[in-house]
This record gives sequence, C-alpha cells and structure tokens, in this order.
Amino acid sequence: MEASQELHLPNYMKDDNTSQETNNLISSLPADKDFMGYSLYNYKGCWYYPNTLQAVLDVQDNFRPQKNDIILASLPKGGTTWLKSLVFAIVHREKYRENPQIIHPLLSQNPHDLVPFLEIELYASSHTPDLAKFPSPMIFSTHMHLNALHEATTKSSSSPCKIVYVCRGLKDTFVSGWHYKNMLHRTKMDQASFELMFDGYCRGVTLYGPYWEHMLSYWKGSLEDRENALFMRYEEIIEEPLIQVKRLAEFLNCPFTEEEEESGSAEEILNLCSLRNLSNLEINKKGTTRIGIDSNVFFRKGEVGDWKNHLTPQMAKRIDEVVEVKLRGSGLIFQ
Ligand code: PAP
Repeated sequence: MEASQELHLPNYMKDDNTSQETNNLISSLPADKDFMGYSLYNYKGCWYYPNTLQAVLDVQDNFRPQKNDIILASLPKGGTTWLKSLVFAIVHREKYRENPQIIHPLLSQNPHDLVPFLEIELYASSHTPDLAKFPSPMIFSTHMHLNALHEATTKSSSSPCKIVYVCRGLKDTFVSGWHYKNMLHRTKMDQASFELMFDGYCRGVTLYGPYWEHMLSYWKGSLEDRENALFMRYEEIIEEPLIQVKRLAEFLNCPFTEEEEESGSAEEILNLCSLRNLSNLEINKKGTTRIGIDSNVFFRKGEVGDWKNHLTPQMAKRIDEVVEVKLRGSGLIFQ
C-alpha cells in the first residue's frame, strides 16, 4: 500500500512537527518504511515516525517526573486502555466513594483523555506542556522503551516515580494492531497489507518496535527495581483480575483496606473498567479523543488467543520462533 494523504492519519505518524535539529538527526539514522509506505527511523534501537521521535526527544529533554507521579508504560495494543482505567479508578477511588453525587470520570471521558500520553499527546503539542493542570497524583502514559524513558526519569531530582508496564502475547498484540490500523485509518485493508504488516512486525520494524526489546527493557527494569517498576501481562489480568488489581493497588502504595475488601471495592473497580462496561458507554462509542482518534478504536474483543482466527500456522510459527530466540535467557517467557 502506498502512503496516501486521503487516509485519516494521526499526528504521531506525520513528519510536520520536527525541528531543524531533529531533521538533521533523522537524516543520519537508519531508515525503513512501514507496511503503508510511511518512513520510520531507528533511534537508539527503536523505530519512530518523525513526529513521534521529535516528541520523544522533547520528553527526554524536558519531562522530569515528581515523586508521586505514576507512569503507565505499555506495548502498543498490550492493554494500555485497560491499565489506564484501572489505575485511574484505583488511585482516585476515595474521592468518588466520598462524593457519590459526582459522576465518575470514567463514565464521561475516554481513559486516554484521563491519562494522557507523554509523547503522543503532551509533548506532541508543546516542548514544555503545562502538567500542573492534571489532578494529583499525576498519571501519565507512554509507549517508549524503558531505556528511552530513563533518559528523562533518571534526570529528575525527585526520588524515582512508580512505573507500571503492561504487555501481551505478541500474536494477539499483532492481530489487535491490525484491527486498530483499519479502524484508525477508517479503511479496510487487504490481505497483501496484512502480510506486509506482519513481515515488518517480525523484523521489528514497526512504531516502537522491536516489541521484544520493548518488553525486555521493562522486564529487566522490573527485576532491577521491584519497588518502583511493576511488570504486568494482559493475560494475567484476564485470568486472575482480582489478584492483579490488588497487586496493582499494593504496588501503588494504596492497598485495599479490610473494609474495602468486605465492601467489594476491587470488584467494583473491575466492573467499572471492564471492556463490556467501557465499550458500551456513549463517550466511548462516539466522538474522538483529545488526540483526534475515534474513541471506539480502543475497544474490540479483548480475547486471549484471537490470533488463531487470523494467523496461519506458518505465521504463528514465525513469530514464536523470533520471540523464543530474542527472549532466550532473559527469564521472560510467553507460552
Ligand atoms: P493502545 O496501546 O493503542 O492504547 P490498547 O488499549 O493497548 O491500545 O489495546 C487495545 C486492546 O485492548 C483491544 O484488544 P483486541 O483488539 O484484542 O480486542 C481492546 O479490545 C482491549 N481493551 C480495551 N479496553 C479494555 C478493557 N477495559 N478490558 C479488557 N480489554 C480491553
């Protein structure tokens, strides 16, 4: 598929917001193209579109998290929307329990508008965005590799902030990404595009790819600093939601109290943040998020193993082999 201006294109895929300095940098970087023909550049081991790279550089230069900030990091299509809603609901639960007359923000806003992306929203529109307008504790999200994020976080004068990472098996992540691309660009792409996208994915040439390096960076980070970095998996939250939500709350230093345990507070949060509940809300069915993406594209089936409906056995074997080789010896295993 040729790059076409007629497609609905989010800003992060464009190349119209880069400084001269970044253009000079880009001209020295390894380049490739995504399956649609848009240029990707490899900066320090990770592939970016030009506007995304510009924003990542701005995050690195200017973002200095404060002690109580929380950063939600994720593999694209790895469970970002779910994690954003769960963490928002956990962290702010007291406020809404004490004021039942206030409509919970998750019922009136898309999770992506409650927890903004650092490089896709905040630093994409300004080199130095005003972060103080968000309720405390500030919750941000990112798709950056941990090594790239550390360029900002380790320069902060405050003690380290909490980082929660979520990822998902790479076959389901790919299939979710394929559907997302079709919905994002408001088009129906053909089988040839599917195969081209798959090839790029297996070579690691995809925005924020290679995905195995992404997972490994957070896996190692979580082993090195268990107090401040938590590694989660989408499949585990599906399989044992209550255990994982409690784990999340404990990590964020706001464990459920005995009273909350008895009143079913964690179960309430899980219901509020369930795919069924969120995807049926008017706000998530219609309209667009602040970054101009249709709100409904973030919600689909949410099933583990959906790849079986889309990938041939050969395709599955190819990804499995890549993942097996790349993760070997790390202790990170995907069944
Ligand atoms: P993003 O990285 O672009 O923000 P992300 O939220 O990670 O996307 O991925 C979307 C996937 O999460 C979709 O999976 P699917 O394509 O396999 O269906 C979407 O359905 C799923 N998802 C979104 N919200 C929830 C939720 N509340 N609970 C469970 N799964 C969810």
